[in-house]
Amino acid sequence: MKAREALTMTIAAPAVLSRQKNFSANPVLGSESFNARGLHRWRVDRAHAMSRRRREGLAANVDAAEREAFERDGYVVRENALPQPLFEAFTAELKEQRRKAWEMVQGDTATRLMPLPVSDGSAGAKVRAYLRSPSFRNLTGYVAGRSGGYNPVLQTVAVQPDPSRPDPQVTLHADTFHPTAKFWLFLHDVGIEDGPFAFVPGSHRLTPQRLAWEHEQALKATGVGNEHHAAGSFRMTEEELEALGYDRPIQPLPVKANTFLVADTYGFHRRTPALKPNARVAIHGMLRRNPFLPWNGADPSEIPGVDGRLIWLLFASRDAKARMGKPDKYRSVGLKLAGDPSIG
Ligand SMILES: O=C(O)CCC(=O)C(=O)O
Ligand SMILES: [Fe+2]
Repeated sequence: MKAREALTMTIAAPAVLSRQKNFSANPVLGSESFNARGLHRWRVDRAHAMSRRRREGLAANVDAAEREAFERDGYVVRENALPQPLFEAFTAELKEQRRKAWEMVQGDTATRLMPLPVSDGSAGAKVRAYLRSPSFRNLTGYVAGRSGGYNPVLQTVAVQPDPSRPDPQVTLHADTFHPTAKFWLFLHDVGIEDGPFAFVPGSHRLTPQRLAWEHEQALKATGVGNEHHAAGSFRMTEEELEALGYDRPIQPLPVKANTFLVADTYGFHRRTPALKPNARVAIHGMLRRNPFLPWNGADPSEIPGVDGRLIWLLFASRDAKARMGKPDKYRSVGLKLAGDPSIG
């Protein structure tokens, strides 16, 4: 190995024990020879073993029926999640208030994010706090395999259907190589035609066949010509599921308004394609931390004063990049209503 190459690899090496998943962005994670010797397989196996241990530490604080549902399916559905008066106050606020919004366009779909206020007494701030209260926090931490802070934001999935430009999120996939949580609190009924979240029940479990499959995928991660695959979010087909030991079909999850759904998106999932112009509005959050560290909680993003403001900083830096001619995948679209189905 030449000196320069050795230096590059040394700088890239700490990623092995982090949550980084991108094969093409890191020469160690993407190294064919390391992966042939089992680097990716080791990371998957280790991260899942650590998550199992941390979940044991969190189990006592999670409702037994929800824990059972999670172990069986890989997701939990909680209906009537917000107290009715708060739900009504918040949805009324949303109908009138235009908010600062950023959109990421993928195919015929835009994912629009609108951060919620932290402490201005609005229904939005109250909802944000409610979704971080112990019963949501404990459940989300358990599903993620590691508890910690998260920042619920308004998320609209705006679709203007065009079969020639498919949304990559409608392809079955796993988000990353280790347990991780995403949640949605849906603010209106989501029928099948509105493009509900869909999950392969049981596919959050690391079967021996899945581990072998992970190893094979890592060997060809950067070679299959799919940028999402190369970025460490492996794509999957329905036909292959059974060979990995997953014997239940993809389950679309239509929901009633005010339903909280949290899933371990290591399990295979997708967004069902919407069949008409549509705006699917939810409060969305994710919890994804370093899977190799043994402890729960103790999350620096939760330091008071930092908490809740990081996202505004993140979007400000994206705007600054855009002004310098280097647009990020999320673009400012000014003030918008959450329920607006238009893109841009
Ligand atoms: O919006 C959805 O229903 C799922 C999209 C997805 O795959 C994700 O957010 O990881
Ligand atoms: Fe996903």
